[in-house]
Amino acid sequence: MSEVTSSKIQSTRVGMDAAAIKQSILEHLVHTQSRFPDVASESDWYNALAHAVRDRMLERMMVTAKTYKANKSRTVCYLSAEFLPGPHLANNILALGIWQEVQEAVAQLGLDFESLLEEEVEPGLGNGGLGRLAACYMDSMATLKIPAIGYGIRYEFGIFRQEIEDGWQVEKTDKWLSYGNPWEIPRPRLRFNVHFGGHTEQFKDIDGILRVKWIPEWRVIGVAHDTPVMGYGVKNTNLLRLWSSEAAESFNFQAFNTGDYYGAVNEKVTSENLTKVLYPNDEPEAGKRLRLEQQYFFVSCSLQDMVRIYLQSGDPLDQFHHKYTAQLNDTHPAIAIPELMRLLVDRNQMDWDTAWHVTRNTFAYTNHTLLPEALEKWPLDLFKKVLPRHLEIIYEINSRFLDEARMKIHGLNGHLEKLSIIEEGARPQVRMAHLAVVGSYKVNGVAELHSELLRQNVLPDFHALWPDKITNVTNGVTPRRFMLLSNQPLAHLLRERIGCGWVTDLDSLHKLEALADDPDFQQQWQKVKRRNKERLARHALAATGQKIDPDSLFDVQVKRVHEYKRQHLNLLHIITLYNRLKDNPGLDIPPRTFVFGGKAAPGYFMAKLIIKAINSVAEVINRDPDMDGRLRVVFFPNFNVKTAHCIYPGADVSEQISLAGKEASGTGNMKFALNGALTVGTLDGANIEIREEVGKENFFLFGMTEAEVSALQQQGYHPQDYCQNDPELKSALDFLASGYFSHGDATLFRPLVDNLLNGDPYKVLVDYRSYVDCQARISEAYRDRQEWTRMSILNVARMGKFSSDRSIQEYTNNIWKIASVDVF
Ligand code: 9GP
Repeated sequence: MSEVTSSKIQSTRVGMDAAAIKQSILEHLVHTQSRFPDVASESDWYNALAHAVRDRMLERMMVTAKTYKANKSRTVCYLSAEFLPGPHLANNILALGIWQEVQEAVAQLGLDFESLLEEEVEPGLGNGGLGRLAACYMDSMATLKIPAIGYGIRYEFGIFRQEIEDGWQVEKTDKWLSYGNPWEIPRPRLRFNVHFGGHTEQFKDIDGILRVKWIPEWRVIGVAHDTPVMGYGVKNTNLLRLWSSEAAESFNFQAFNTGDYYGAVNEKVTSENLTKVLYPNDEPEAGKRLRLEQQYFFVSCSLQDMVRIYLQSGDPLDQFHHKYTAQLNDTHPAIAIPELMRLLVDRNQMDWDTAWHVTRNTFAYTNHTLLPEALEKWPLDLFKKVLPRHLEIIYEINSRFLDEARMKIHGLNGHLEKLSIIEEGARPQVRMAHLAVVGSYKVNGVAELHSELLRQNVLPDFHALWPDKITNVTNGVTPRRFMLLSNQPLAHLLRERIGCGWVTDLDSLHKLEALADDPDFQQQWQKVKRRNKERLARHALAATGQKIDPDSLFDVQVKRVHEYKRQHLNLLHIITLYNRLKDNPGLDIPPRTFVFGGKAAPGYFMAKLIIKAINSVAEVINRDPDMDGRLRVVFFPNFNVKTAHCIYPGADVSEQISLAGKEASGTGNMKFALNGALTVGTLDGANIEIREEVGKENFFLFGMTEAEVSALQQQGYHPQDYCQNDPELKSALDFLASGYFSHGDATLFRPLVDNLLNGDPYKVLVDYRSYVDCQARISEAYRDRQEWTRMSILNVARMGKFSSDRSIQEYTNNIWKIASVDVF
């Protein structure tokens, strides 16, 4: 019977040829969308196509789950408060290997494939690099056949939609679920209680053992929503399981009957608020009670789910860590450590030592930041109100850990304070990074320099205690989305010349080296870049109304807007170029278009002022007839994965100009270089490794090293000296402050200029000269198109290291010790 059923499914729902796909689309149009072709909107067709594609994935997802279950496969649980997957449809079609077939089916239906793809609203469930990295890793784990579940939060509203009004960023609610989400499978019966507040009581169990009971004050319910994540060219289809919150009692009849209509739905509103919105903070800690509740909520659901799955195997819980390894993506899910202890000790009556052994061998922690303000800390009083039992568990973990440390660092009591999970002071706090380090079997940074700075500066006492614990896994990005999908002209050329092996073995891009000097290949390379620049220009026109010239050099900085990333350094260079061209109209420099994109945290005044400054400078430059054909500046609104698809391939120059020692890794730097842009960058984060790989002659380096930054900080930094000693810098700052770019308003950019002159925490003024001179070298280099193209080809050829497949392979071999599983 089941044979018959499955072969029937095979023929009607999962056929891979164009005819079967067309049939599926039509069936879904009728049976899922309830529309007939004559009246169907683009959105109906998109949904029908998405469901047709999804059918073909679900079958694989079930076979995968069955195989993993039968094999009792060790599984990675990737716990992350953010996932930024980007649009699913095109990526899934590629992974299934049915691009041509879908195109054909869609064409037969008289539809336009590109506009159907455009219909998709992407899930913006992350802020930037951290969430996007999680999505790249999900892609690579599936492709490398690693059993994995991504666990996170199904925010009802994702990262805000950025609009630019009068040059200012305006935040609009991201209602990504308004038109439904064909990619997720709701699991209303997969639900867990999550408790908060209240107090604890001690009691003796029937064996006379002293135990603790948590009497919580309120609870919400977490409901699972699954999104399949397919590996490229393999059957393995893993799972992204996101939790949304529901009220335990969504309607209070008692209240309703007494006329209290608001009271009747109060609990529903409060409970659902928990997963309402993603905190739009990239680096700084949000410091909000709701955020702590969100973190605990998703972590608790995820661990309860892991225990549920585990117990199905019949194995004893003290072997849990053999089945699972859980990766903590930053400190956001670090509360998982005391939660697993609670589940094991309080719920399953395991003794503390065994539970601690299991816990400490389950978790590994990735640190993604060096900024002290981004290392999460929670005030003890707040923590106690929200999670009283967890605080007790943390105290116990801390006390036992400090005993262990005391013995190891015999006599050095001062160190204990630095190691402690609890920070004493006027308002004591829980240090989540310390909790994560103590409760994990491995800790990793995300680029060589970052991991070294973690060992030396951020966690030196832990490093002294456990010299083997802190390791490095340099970030990577998926070549499927960021080359094959988003740069189809390049993928085409590569297929013709070196085949398609690079899609899953990025190192094979090395084959391009032999072609770097070939004039014919160079010409084709230039054509590819030109097409991508034309596409970018079309998008820029649609998004900003600005016309940009694909013949000019496209100099691009897209990323979150933050002072440490120094978009204002870029801006000072633009003003300098402008001044030079105004003073000397005959100056011969290649025409340039500066492209910016990125969101600022809504509460981050200086970052928002930087956006306003970019737009104000753009307005003046773009209006000035003297700059026509010479200089253009555009700010691309609402930078997200979708817009990224057309921005990276169109760039000639990639701006990676953070102050050395501040950017943990960066991943945009990788995406640009993979698409043939040349980097202008500091020795920061993964820039260092990119430069090592592509060769220093193919990378535009400027600025201080991290050691020089530290030395300058030690000796005392006086930004005004730099301003006084550099007339071009002084003039650029004066112009910005004078009101020239702000319709005569000399107060608007004063805070930005004052901040640079009186403190300049990210040393913009120190690196200015070196940056501007480096930019002049770029202009010179761009004149020689042949040499430029050669450098561009070599950049791509040598970027193999930065595939997320390599990163995942390193996690697999060095941290998780997990084997791949074939799914047939
Ligand atoms: O700032 C880092 C960025 O450098 C890195 O590439 C990314 C992924 O590892 O994480 C970012 N960190 C955060 O967003 C918050 O810690």
